[in-house]
Amino acid sequence: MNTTVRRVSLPDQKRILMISDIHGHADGLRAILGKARFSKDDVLVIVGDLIEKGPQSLDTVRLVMRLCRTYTVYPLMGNVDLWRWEFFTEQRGADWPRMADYAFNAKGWWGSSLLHEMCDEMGEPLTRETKIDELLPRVRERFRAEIDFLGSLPTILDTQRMIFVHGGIPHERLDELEGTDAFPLLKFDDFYNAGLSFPKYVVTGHWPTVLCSKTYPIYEPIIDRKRHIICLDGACGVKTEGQLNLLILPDWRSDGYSLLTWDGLPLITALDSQAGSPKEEARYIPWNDHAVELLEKGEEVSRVLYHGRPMTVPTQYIFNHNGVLSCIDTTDYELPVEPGDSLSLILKLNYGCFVKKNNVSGWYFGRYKTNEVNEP
Ligand SMILES: [Mn+2]
Repeated sequence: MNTTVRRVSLPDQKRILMISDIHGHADGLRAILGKARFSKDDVLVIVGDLIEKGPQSLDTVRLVMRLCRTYTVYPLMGNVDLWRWEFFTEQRGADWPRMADYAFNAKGWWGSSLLHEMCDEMGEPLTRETKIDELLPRVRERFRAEIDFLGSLPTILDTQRMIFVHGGIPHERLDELEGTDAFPLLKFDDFYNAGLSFPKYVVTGHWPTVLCSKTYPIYEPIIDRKRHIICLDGACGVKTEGQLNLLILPDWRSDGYSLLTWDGLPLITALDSQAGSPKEEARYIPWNDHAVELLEKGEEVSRVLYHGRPMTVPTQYIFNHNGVLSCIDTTDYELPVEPGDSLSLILKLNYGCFVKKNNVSGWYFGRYKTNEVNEP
């Protein structure tokens, strides 16, 4: 698919809400828009990747389609949206076995896939025996509106002060990018660390901001006011502890902003205080640099060596990655906690609780009580 640019002039004195990488979390999108009191007076920009890696891909597509009919919404294409659209419309030679593998892996990891949801709705649940090439014409017929909607999503949204694109752009000359292959702009990995800077703000998703954490893991958006780059992806769906980030500007000219988040994790209330460890001395193991050496294996937690540093990690987070012992998405950071603090619970062990507070994950070793009613 070729790069398309949608050019719009954002209205004055309206809030600009931006979000990315919803990844099949329709309930999360509903919850966060509800928290924001999203209305017809606002503008919402959705910076790609509506589907997969979550339980409600079909519902998410339909929700966004409905929002577009009622509100001022600018949805953009993500690499996953494009990949799926290409599959359904048989672009570049659709690879059915690969698609089926993806769908079954997704079902295992995230409980669902877009294809599973479509097949369920058709009353023909997807199995390993399903002949996908025979099924596909019926899927295409039945879900024509949803598939066409995915295919209609533009690559880039250009506005007065901000350019929105799922992955990133190599430069700001959009008329040169228009008509070129969209895929490199949708799957521009680690755009933030590509060393680029821009006259307008470039607002992206795709690459979880937590992967840019140097010491302790932060899930909130990155806002770089020197290089004019904003990264929104809170790793919703990709990580258990991931979250949706909804960044809100009071007006498109505004430098100030507010942030709303949603992670769907259960909440606990801390009963003890914990000083916390120094942030700059903490270490985070991201998925893209995760080789460890095992020092001592325990039932619940193990000691590993990560880049020469001994760390205590949950044993269940250790796995074999193509023959390399690896550990993923953990940290030795200890959060500062006060009694009464509300914490998102990621993993509960006798050793301690791996939790998230204020968009940062880390350990809490104190006592807590489980909330009876979680935040919607
Ligand atoms: Mn993506």
